[in-house]
Amino acid sequence: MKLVIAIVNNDDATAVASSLTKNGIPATKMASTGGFLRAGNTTFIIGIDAEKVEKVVKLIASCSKKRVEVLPETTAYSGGMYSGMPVEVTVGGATLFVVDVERFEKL
Ligand code: 2BA
Repeated sequence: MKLVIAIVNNDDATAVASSLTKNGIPATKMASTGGFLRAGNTTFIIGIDAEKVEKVVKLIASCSKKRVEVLPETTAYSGGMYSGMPVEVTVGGATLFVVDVERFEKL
């Protein structure tokens, strides 16, 4: 058995949770905070048979691809004045760890 720990952008957490549930993958969803940006993200812990790990990775990847979005009406300070400028932000992406489970019990 393996434990998949997946840190997912909050924007993608609902889609990831739905996809795991739809595919019968058990998961625990936890609110977490990135150490660098100090922004909220979501951590899933998933205990799963080793042969299903690739399926889990694919499901998470399909819901959390990194992409660039344009915020059209952002106020930015430039050249001594404030102006409404489109700003590109990167959203999505996931950080995954897959670790061996020494013992798994439900008591
Ligand atoms: P990512 O590398 O995509 O990481 C997204 C979040 O995943 C991280 O949030 C953190 O919660 C988790 N994470 C990533 N690598 C990890 C690891 N080795 N162990 C445990 N958790 C891990 P943040 O820490 O807030 O980082 C947000 C983004 O800031 C990162 O995106 C990366 O692009 C950048 N970043 C992080 N640390 C950096 C650093 N020391 N210098 C420059 N940029 C950094």
